[in-house]
Amino acid sequence: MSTEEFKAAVKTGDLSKAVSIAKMILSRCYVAVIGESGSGVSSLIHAITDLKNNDEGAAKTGTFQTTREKESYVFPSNPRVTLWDLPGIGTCFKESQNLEKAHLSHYDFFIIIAAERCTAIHFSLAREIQKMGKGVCFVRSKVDKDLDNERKKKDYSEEKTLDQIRKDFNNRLQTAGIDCTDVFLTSIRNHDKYDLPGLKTYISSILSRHTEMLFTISRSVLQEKKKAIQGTTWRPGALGLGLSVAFIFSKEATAAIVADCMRDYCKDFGLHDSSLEAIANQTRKRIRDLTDVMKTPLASTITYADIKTKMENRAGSGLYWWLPVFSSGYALIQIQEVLDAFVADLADDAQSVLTEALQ
Ligand SMILES: Nc1nc2c(ncn2[C@@H]2O[C@H](COP(=O)(O)OP(=O)(O)O)[C@@H](O)[C@H]2O)c(=O)[nH]1
Ligand SMILES: [Mg+2]
Repeated sequence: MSTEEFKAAVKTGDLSKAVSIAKMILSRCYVAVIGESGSGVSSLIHAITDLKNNDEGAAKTGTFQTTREKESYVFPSNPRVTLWDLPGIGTCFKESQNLEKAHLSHYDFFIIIAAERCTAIHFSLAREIQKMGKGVCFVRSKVDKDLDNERKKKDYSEEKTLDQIRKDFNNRLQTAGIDCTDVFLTSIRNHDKYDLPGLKTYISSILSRHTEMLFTISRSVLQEKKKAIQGTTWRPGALGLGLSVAFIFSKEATAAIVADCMRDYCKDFGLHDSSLEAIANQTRKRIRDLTDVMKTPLASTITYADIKTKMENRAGSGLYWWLPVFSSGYALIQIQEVLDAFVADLADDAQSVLTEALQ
C-alpha cells in the first residue's frame, strides 16, 4: 500500500478506502539501515536497540564478520518499527537502479550511513528514495575517530570539530542536490553522546511523521478538488436562474436543485451514510464521532429548510430570495455563493473525518 494509492482514494472520494490504506501504511514501518560495508551499520543497530554484540539476535559486527544477509530488529520503544540491517550498499544497490529494481521499494524509511564522507552511490540512493516520496536521514558514524585525530591539534575543540563535520556533510548533500538536513553524528563508543539519543527519538517518531505526511497529502488533494468543483458551481446557478425566470414562485424548485447538488457533492467527498459507516466499521469510532467533527450535514439529511436558511443567511440576499421577482436576477450569484461555501466546508470536513478516523 502506497501513498499514491492513498492519494487516489482521497481524490475519488473513497474515504473509507483512504482510511484503510492509511491504516496499513501506519501499521508498520520498515526502516532500511544501509551503508558501505564496515561503515558501522550493524554496530549502530545494536546501539539503537541496546543489543550487545553477543546477545542472541545481535547482528554480526567487525572487520571480517560483515552482514551478508539482511536481518531485522524490532525497535524497542515502538514495536511497529523494524530496523533492517542490510548488506553493504554496493551489494544492494547499483547507481543506475531505481528502488524497485534494487528490491528496496518495500522499505518505508531509509537511514544511510557514511563513516567518512558521502559518495556518489549514497547520493544516488538518496535521490531514488526521495523520488519515491519516502523518507531518508543520514548518519555520519565513528565521529569518535575524527575527534581522536583532531585532539592532537593545538586549538582542538570538540564542539568546533563536530560542527565542522556537520557543515561539511550538509554542504555535500546540498551540492549533490539532496534536500535533506536530517544528519546525525554518532559514535558507538558513547551511546549517550553526540546525536545517538536524538537519532533514537527521531526513529521513534517516524510513524507520527508518516501520519502528518498523509494528512498533508489529503489536505492538498482535497483543496485541489474543492477548487475544481467550485469552478463548476455556476452551472446549477444558471439552472436556478432559468427556473426563477420561468416561474414566478420558483424558490422550491430552485432549492431542490441546490439540495440535489449538495447531496452529489457530499458523495463526491465521501461524506455520505455508507461511507461513514464503512469508516466507523474499520476504526474504533462511532458514526457519531465522525459526524461530530463535520460542519456540513450528511447527504441524507440535507433538507429544504437547510437550503432556505443558507440562502437567507447570505448577507443581503435573503430579501431577494424571498421576493420572487427580484430573485431571478440574484439566483445565479446566490446559488453559486452558497454552493462554493458548502464545497469549501465539505473539503474541510473530509479532512476532519480522516483525522478523527486515524487518531
Ligand atoms: N571507533 C568506532 N568504531 C566503530 C563505530 N561503529 C562501528 N565501528 C567499528 O567498525 C567496524 C565495522 O562495524 P560493523 O558494524 O560490523 O559495520 P557494517 O559492516 O557496516 O555492519 C567494527 O570493528 C566496529 O567495531 C564507531 O562509532 N566508532
Ligand atoms: Mg553489518
